[in-house]
Amino acid sequence: MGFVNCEVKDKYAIITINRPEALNALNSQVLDDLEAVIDGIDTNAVRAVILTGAGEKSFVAGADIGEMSTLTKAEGEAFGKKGNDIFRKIETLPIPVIAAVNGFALGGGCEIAMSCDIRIAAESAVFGQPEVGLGITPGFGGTQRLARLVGEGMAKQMIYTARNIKADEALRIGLVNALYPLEELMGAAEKLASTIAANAPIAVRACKKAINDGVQVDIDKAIVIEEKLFGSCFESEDQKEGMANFLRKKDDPKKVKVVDFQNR
Ligand code: CO8
Repeated sequence: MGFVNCEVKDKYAIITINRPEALNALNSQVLDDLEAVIDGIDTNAVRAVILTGAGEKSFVAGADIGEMSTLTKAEGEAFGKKGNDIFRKIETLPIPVIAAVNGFALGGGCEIAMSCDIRIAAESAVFGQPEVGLGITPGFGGTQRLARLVGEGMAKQMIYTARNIKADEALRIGLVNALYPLEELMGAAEKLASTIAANAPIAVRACKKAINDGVQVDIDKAIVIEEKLFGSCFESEDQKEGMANFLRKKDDPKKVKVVDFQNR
Protein backbone atom coordinates (compact mmCIF):
# COMPACT_ATOMS: atom_id res chain seq x y z
CA MET A 1 0.00 0.00 0.00
CA GLY A 2 1.17 3.57 -0.69
CA PHE A 3 4.82 4.04 0.19
CA VAL A 4 5.18 0.75 2.06
CA ASN A 5 4.80 -2.74 0.61
CA CYS A 6 4.29 -5.93 2.57
CA GLU A 7 4.76 -9.39 1.12
CA VAL A 8 4.01 -12.47 3.21
CA LYS A 9 6.20 -15.43 2.27
CA ASP A 10 5.56 -18.68 4.07
CA LYS A 11 6.05 -17.83 7.76
CA TYR A 12 7.74 -14.44 7.44
CA ALA A 13 6.87 -11.07 5.96
CA ILE A 14 9.00 -8.61 3.99
CA ILE A 15 8.18 -4.94 4.54
CA THR A 16 9.70 -2.59 1.96
CA ILE A 17 9.77 1.18 2.35
CA ASN A 18 9.12 2.25 -1.19
CA ARG A 19 9.96 5.85 -1.97
CA PRO A 20 13.15 5.39 -3.98
CA GLU A 21 12.91 8.77 -5.71
CA ALA A 22 13.69 10.34 -2.31
CA LEU A 23 15.99 7.52 -1.19
CA ASN A 24 13.09 6.20 0.96
CA ALA A 25 13.13 9.28 3.21
CA LEU A 26 10.45 9.19 5.89
CA ASN A 27 7.77 11.83 5.47
CA SER A 28 4.45 11.78 7.36
CA GLN A 29 2.77 9.70 4.67
CA VAL A 30 5.52 7.08 4.68
CA LEU A 31 5.28 6.89 8.47
CA ASP A 32 1.47 6.53 8.31
CA ASP A 33 1.74 3.79 5.69
CA LEU A 34 4.42 2.00 7.70
CA GLU A 35 2.28 2.10 10.83
CA ALA A 36 -0.73 0.70 8.95
CA VAL A 37 1.38 -2.17 7.57
CA ILE A 38 2.84 -2.97 10.99
CA ASP A 39 -0.61 -2.87 12.61
CA GLY A 40 -1.84 -5.28 9.91
CA ILE A 41 0.74 -8.01 10.56
CA ASP A 42 -0.79 -11.18 11.98
CA THR A 43 1.89 -12.09 14.50
CA ASN A 44 0.38 -15.52 15.03
CA ALA A 45 0.63 -16.49 11.37
CA VAL A 46 3.89 -14.67 10.62
CA ARG A 47 6.88 -15.53 12.82
CA ALA A 48 9.49 -12.98 11.67
CA VAL A 49 9.63 -9.76 9.67
CA ILE A 50 12.29 -8.35 7.35
CA LEU A 51 12.40 -4.57 6.90
CA THR A 52 14.22 -3.16 3.88
CA GLY A 53 14.23 -0.25 1.44
CA ALA A 54 13.33 -0.16 -2.24
CA GLY A 55 16.09 0.27 -4.81
CA GLU A 56 19.78 -0.49 -4.74
CA LYS A 57 21.04 2.70 -3.19
CA SER A 58 19.22 3.43 0.02
CA PHE A 59 17.62 1.72 2.98
CA VAL A 60 16.22 4.97 4.41
CA ALA A 61 18.09 8.29 3.96
CA GLY A 62 16.45 9.77 7.05
CA ALA A 63 13.41 11.78 7.92
CA ASP A 64 12.24 14.05 5.11
CA ILE A 65 14.32 17.21 5.39
CA GLY A 66 11.95 19.22 3.17
CA GLU A 67 8.98 18.41 5.39
CA MET A 68 10.93 19.11 8.58
CA SER A 69 12.43 22.39 7.38
CA THR A 70 9.44 24.57 8.36
CA LEU A 71 8.37 22.85 11.58
CA THR A 72 7.71 24.86 14.74
CA LYS A 73 8.89 23.65 18.15
CA ALA A 74 5.53 21.99 18.84
CA GLU A 75 5.36 20.45 15.38
CA GLY A 76 8.94 19.19 15.71
CA GLU A 77 8.08 17.49 18.98
CA ALA A 78 4.92 15.99 17.45
CA PHE A 79 6.86 14.70 14.43
CA GLY A 80 9.46 13.18 16.74
CA LYS A 81 6.71 11.48 18.75
CA LYS A 82 5.05 10.16 15.61
CA GLY A 83 8.28 8.45 14.51
CA ASN A 84 9.11 7.28 18.03
CA ASP A 85 5.68 5.71 18.54
CA ILE A 86 5.98 3.76 15.29
CA PHE A 87 9.57 2.70 15.96
CA ARG A 88 8.50 1.46 19.42
CA LYS A 89 5.80 -0.59 17.69
CA ILE A 90 8.55 -2.22 15.63
CA GLU A 91 10.76 -2.71 18.68
CA THR A 92 7.95 -4.24 20.73
CA LEU A 93 6.33 -6.27 17.93
CA PRO A 94 6.03 -9.70 19.55
CA ILE A 95 8.02 -11.36 16.73
CA PRO A 96 11.62 -10.65 15.64
CA VAL A 97 12.27 -7.94 13.06
CA ILE A 98 15.40 -8.08 10.87
CA ALA A 99 16.64 -4.92 9.18
CA ALA A 100 18.16 -5.74 5.78
CA VAL A 101 20.08 -2.50 5.27
CA ASN A 102 20.58 -2.20 1.53
CA GLY A 103 22.27 1.21 1.34
CA PHE A 104 22.07 4.57 3.13
CA ALA A 105 20.83 4.30 6.72
CA LEU A 106 21.13 7.90 7.81
CA GLY A 107 19.39 9.80 10.61
CA GLY A 108 15.91 8.29 10.86
CA GLY A 109 17.16 5.45 8.65
CA CYS A 110 19.82 4.43 11.16
CA GLU A 111 17.22 4.92 13.89
CA ILE A 112 14.61 2.66 12.31
CA ALA A 113 17.27 -0.01 11.75
CA MET A 114 18.16 0.22 15.44
CA SER A 115 14.52 -0.35 16.45
CA CYS A 116 14.77 -3.76 14.75
CA ASP A 117 16.03 -6.81 16.63
CA ILE A 118 18.80 -7.73 14.19
CA ARG A 119 20.65 -5.70 11.54
CA ILE A 120 22.41 -7.19 8.56
CA ALA A 121 23.67 -4.98 5.75
CA ALA A 122 25.03 -4.73 2.26
CA GLU A 123 28.77 -4.11 1.99
CA SER A 124 27.79 -0.82 0.30
CA ALA A 125 25.64 0.39 3.23
CA VAL A 126 26.43 3.67 4.97
CA PHE A 127 25.33 4.51 8.50
CA GLY A 128 25.22 7.81 10.33
CA GLN A 129 23.40 10.29 12.49
CA PRO A 130 23.99 13.52 10.52
CA GLU A 131 21.44 15.58 12.47
CA VAL A 132 23.75 18.05 14.21
CA GLY A 133 24.94 19.10 10.76
CA LEU A 134 21.32 20.08 10.08
CA GLY A 135 20.89 21.95 13.36
CA ILE A 136 18.83 19.28 15.14
CA THR A 137 19.35 16.30 17.41
CA PRO A 138 18.48 12.77 16.34
CA GLY A 139 14.74 12.65 16.97
CA PHE A 140 13.58 9.10 16.38
CA GLY A 141 15.46 7.48 19.28
CA GLY A 142 19.02 7.78 17.94
CA THR A 143 20.58 9.28 21.06
CA GLN A 144 19.14 6.45 23.11
CA ARG A 145 19.41 3.34 20.96
CA LEU A 146 22.84 4.07 19.45
CA ALA A 147 24.37 4.48 22.91
CA ARG A 148 22.77 1.24 24.06
CA LEU A 149 23.96 -0.65 20.97
CA VAL A 150 27.52 0.54 20.43
CA GLY A 151 28.32 2.14 23.79
CA GLU A 152 28.24 5.75 24.92
CA GLY A 153 31.68 6.76 23.65
CA MET A 154 31.21 5.58 20.07
CA ALA A 155 27.61 6.86 19.96
CA LYS A 156 28.71 10.29 21.14
CA GLN A 157 31.50 10.39 18.57
CA MET A 158 29.14 9.46 15.72
CA ILE A 159 26.41 11.87 16.83
CA TYR A 160 28.63 14.87 17.74
CA THR A 161 30.71 14.61 14.55
CA ALA A 162 27.75 13.80 12.25
CA ARG A 163 30.25 11.63 10.39
CA ASN A 164 28.88 8.76 8.35
CA ILE A 165 30.53 5.37 8.69
CA LYS A 166 30.90 2.63 6.13
CA ALA A 167 29.48 -0.85 6.54
CA ASP A 168 32.78 -2.41 7.67
CA GLU A 169 33.04 0.08 10.53
CA ALA A 170 29.39 -0.52 11.44
CA LEU A 171 30.25 -4.21 11.65
CA ARG A 172 33.35 -3.56 13.75
CA ILE A 173 31.45 -1.50 16.34
CA GLY A 174 28.54 -3.93 16.53
CA LEU A 175 25.93 -1.78 14.83
CA VAL A 176 25.32 -4.61 12.36
CA ASN A 177 25.76 -8.35 12.75
CA ALA A 178 26.92 -9.30 9.26
CA LEU A 179 27.67 -7.90 5.80
CA TYR A 180 26.84 -9.37 2.39
CA PRO A 181 27.31 -8.32 -1.21
CA LEU A 182 24.17 -6.32 -2.06
CA GLU A 183 22.83 -9.02 -4.37
CA GLU A 184 23.07 -11.60 -1.57
CA LEU A 185 21.56 -9.48 1.20
CA MET A 186 17.88 -10.38 0.79
CA GLY A 187 18.69 -14.07 0.41
CA ALA A 188 20.64 -13.93 3.66
CA ALA A 189 17.81 -12.03 5.39
CA GLU A 190 15.24 -14.57 4.19
CA LYS A 191 17.43 -17.47 5.34
CA LEU A 192 17.74 -15.86 8.76
CA ALA A 193 13.98 -15.23 8.94
CA SER A 194 13.25 -18.84 7.90
CA THR A 195 15.64 -20.19 10.54
CA ILE A 196 13.93 -18.12 13.23
CA ALA A 197 10.48 -19.07 11.91
CA ALA A 198 11.31 -22.78 12.14
CA ASN A 199 11.91 -22.56 15.90
CA ALA A 200 9.18 -22.67 18.54
CA PRO A 201 7.37 -19.37 18.05
CA ILE A 202 6.10 -19.01 21.60
CA ALA A 203 9.64 -19.50 22.89
CA VAL A 204 11.11 -17.06 20.33
CA ARG A 205 8.55 -14.42 21.33
CA ALA A 206 9.32 -15.03 25.00
CA CYS A 207 13.06 -14.58 24.30
CA LYS A 208 12.43 -11.25 22.56
CA LYS A 209 10.36 -10.02 25.49
CA ALA A 210 12.88 -11.28 28.06
CA ILE A 211 15.78 -9.51 26.33
CA ASN A 212 13.89 -6.28 25.60
CA ASP A 213 12.33 -5.98 29.05
CA GLY A 214 15.37 -7.31 30.89
CA VAL A 215 17.88 -4.79 29.55
CA GLN A 216 15.74 -1.95 30.93
CA VAL A 217 15.96 -3.07 34.58
CA ASP A 218 18.58 -4.24 37.08
CA ILE A 219 19.84 -7.84 36.92
CA ASP A 220 17.74 -9.05 39.88
CA LYS A 221 14.54 -7.90 38.23
CA ALA A 222 15.79 -9.06 34.83
CA ILE A 223 16.30 -12.68 35.82
CA VAL A 224 12.80 -12.74 37.33
CA ILE A 225 11.45 -11.60 33.95
CA GLU A 226 13.28 -14.56 32.38
CA GLU A 227 12.03 -16.99 35.04
CA LYS A 228 8.40 -16.07 34.40
CA LEU A 229 8.71 -16.31 30.63
CA PHE A 230 10.68 -19.58 30.91
CA GLY A 231 7.90 -20.98 33.12
CA SER A 232 5.20 -19.88 30.69
CA CYS A 233 6.75 -22.02 27.92
CA PHE A 234 5.82 -25.15 29.88
CA GLU A 235 2.16 -24.42 29.16
CA SER A 236 2.83 -24.74 25.42
CA GLU A 237 2.40 -27.78 23.20
CA ASP A 238 5.58 -26.75 21.39
CA GLN A 239 7.64 -27.33 24.55
CA LYS A 240 6.15 -30.81 24.94
CA GLU A 241 6.77 -31.70 21.31
CA GLY A 242 10.24 -30.11 21.19
CA MET A 243 11.47 -32.01 24.25
CA ALA A 244 9.72 -35.26 23.30
CA ASN A 245 11.45 -35.08 19.92
CA PHE A 246 14.84 -34.78 21.61
CA LEU A 247 14.10 -37.75 23.86
CA ARG A 248 12.88 -39.90 20.95
CA LYS A 249 16.08 -39.03 19.14
CA LYS A 250 18.13 -40.19 22.12
CA ASP A 251 16.35 -43.57 22.23
CA ASP A 252 16.66 -44.17 18.53
CA PRO A 253 18.67 -41.83 16.25
CA LYS A 254 16.53 -42.99 13.30
CA LYS A 255 13.61 -41.17 14.90
CA VAL A 256 15.23 -37.77 14.29
CA LYS A 257 12.75 -35.41 12.74
CA VAL A 258 12.36 -31.72 12.28
CA VAL A 259 9.72 -30.52 14.70
CA ASP A 260 6.84 -28.77 13.01
CA PHE A 261 6.16 -26.25 15.75
CA GLN A 262 2.51 -25.31 15.77
CA ASN A 263 2.64 -22.09 17.78
CA ARG A 264 0.51 -23.62 20.52
N1 CO8 B 1 14.83 14.00 2.99
C1 CO8 B 1 14.26 14.39 1.83
N2 CO8 B 1 14.74 14.10 0.61
C2 CO8 B 1 15.87 13.35 0.57
C3 CO8 B 1 16.52 12.91 1.73
C4 CO8 B 1 15.96 13.27 3.00
N3 CO8 B 1 16.49 12.85 4.16
N4 CO8 B 1 17.63 12.23 1.37
C5 CO8 B 1 17.66 12.23 0.02
N5 CO8 B 1 16.59 12.91 -0.47
C6 CO8 B 1 16.26 13.15 -1.88
C7 CO8 B 1 17.12 14.25 -2.48
O1 CO8 B 1 16.62 15.52 -2.13
C8 CO8 B 1 17.01 13.93 -3.95
O2 CO8 B 1 15.77 14.40 -4.43
P1 CO8 B 1 15.70 15.17 -5.85
O3 CO8 B 1 16.13 14.15 -6.86
O4 CO8 B 1 14.27 15.55 -5.94
O5 CO8 B 1 16.66 16.31 -5.74
C9 CO8 B 1 16.94 12.41 -3.97
O6 CO8 B 1 16.56 12.00 -2.64
C10 CO8 B 1 18.28 11.77 -4.29
O7 CO8 B 1 19.22 12.28 -3.37
P2 CO8 B 1 20.64 12.92 -3.80
O8 CO8 B 1 20.54 13.50 -5.16
O9 CO8 B 1 21.09 13.82 -2.69
O10 CO8 B 1 21.51 11.59 -3.87
P3 CO8 B 1 23.10 11.49 -3.65
O11 CO8 B 1 23.48 10.12 -4.05
O12 CO8 B 1 23.81 12.63 -4.30
O13 CO8 B 1 23.31 11.63 -2.06
C11 CO8 B 1 22.82 11.20 0.25
C12 CO8 B 1 22.78 10.66 -1.20
C13 CO8 B 1 24.27 11.33 0.71
C14 CO8 B 1 22.12 10.17 1.12
C15 CO8 B 1 22.11 12.56 0.30
O14 CO8 B 1 20.83 12.45 -0.34
C16 CO8 B 1 21.87 13.04 1.69
O15 CO8 B 1 22.80 13.51 2.34
N6 CO8 B 1 20.61 12.95 2.19
C17 CO8 B 1 20.26 13.46 3.47
C18 CO8 B 1 20.73 12.52 4.53
C19 CO8 B 1 20.41 13.05 5.90
O16 CO8 B 1 20.92 14.07 6.32
N7 CO8 B 1 19.54 12.33 6.65
C20 CO8 B 1 19.15 12.71 7.96
C21 CO8 B 1 17.95 13.57 7.95
S1 CO8 B 1 17.54 14.18 9.56
C22 CO8 B 1 16.76 12.89 10.30
O17 CO8 B 1 16.64 11.83 9.77
C23 CO8 B 1 16.26 13.16 11.67
C24 CO8 B 1 15.40 12.03 12.16
C25 CO8 B 1 14.61 12.46 13.36
C26 CO8 B 1 13.57 13.45 12.98
C27 CO8 B 1 12.86 13.95 14.17
C28 CO8 B 1 11.86 15.02 13.79
C29 CO8 B 1 11.65 16.01 14.81
